[in-house]
Amino acid sequence: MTQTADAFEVEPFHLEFAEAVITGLSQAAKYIPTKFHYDARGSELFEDITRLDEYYPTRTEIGLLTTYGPEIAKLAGDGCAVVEFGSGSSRKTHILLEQMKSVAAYVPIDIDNGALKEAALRLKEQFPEIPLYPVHADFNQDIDLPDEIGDASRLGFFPGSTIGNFELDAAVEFLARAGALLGDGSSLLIGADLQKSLDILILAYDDAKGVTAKFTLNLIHRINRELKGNLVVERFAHKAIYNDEIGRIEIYIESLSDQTVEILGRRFSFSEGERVQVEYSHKYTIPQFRELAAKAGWQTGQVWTDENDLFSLHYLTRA
Ligand code: AVJ
Repeated sequence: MTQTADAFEVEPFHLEFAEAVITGLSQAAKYIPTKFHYDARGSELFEDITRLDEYYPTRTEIGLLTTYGPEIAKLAGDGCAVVEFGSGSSRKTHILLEQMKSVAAYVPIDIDNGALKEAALRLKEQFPEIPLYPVHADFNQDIDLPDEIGDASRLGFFPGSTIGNFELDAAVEFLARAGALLGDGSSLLIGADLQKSLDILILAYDDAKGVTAKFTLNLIHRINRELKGNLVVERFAHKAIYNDEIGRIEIYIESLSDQTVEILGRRFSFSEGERVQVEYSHKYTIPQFRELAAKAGWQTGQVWTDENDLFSLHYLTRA
């Protein structure tokens, strides 16, 4: 894409979003890439999701980190640099860092600078002795690690089953890129949500209080705010379905009527019931996830799961 900020008359900061929305809504099958959920409001709403009764992944993974933290710390060894992809509030990192005796550095990477700054403040307070090097970046793009971490061995941390947002090829690509970034001799502690019964899954992505719906529809507010959109949020709905064949939750914004909207002076039409794909959340069995990791050049080793087999935490290594 070679359009300039000028061509859209949009702030340079909003250009990437502008290009993505205009491209995505111009397709026969409309879509908006998931990462654009995470502006300040979206990051806040995602934090609210993690506290819902229906949303089991966060508390289950926190349980795993708490129970198996000492084992993880032993595997990682002393003196490693922890690099987290999509750190958000860094709530889980606190649990991990508490269990590790000496950490050379913590490098949180996040697309939302506000979340990054807030998390850094809390971390500094709780772990004043750990050097902190926040990186404000999109982990889908090429990143450089701060020079300051030197040659400390690296432990990547990618919790939350955020890997589930990627389609299979993109997940392998991400894991391979993370491997290249972290380097030989590194490890990766990564959360992967497990396949499970439909009712649990659907409720987790369509909660009674409608917080997940707000998270999805925040994209509409963001389009209106940043891209001079005139969408009426009440004319759209959050829709979560489970694709049994692929084993993933699919989230859409569904148009509730035939309608035409304007975004950056361009018109986009929706028919009643038409869907804009905004998120995938892939669910894996343990063997499926191991296969994926192996394809990306990681050796699979330890895996921890909870007693209800809701969530898995994998420890991968790279020779
Ligand atoms: C942050 C990608 C792990 O897929 O469960 C939660 C995002 N979206 N509810 C997930 C999400 C709607 C979440 N991840």
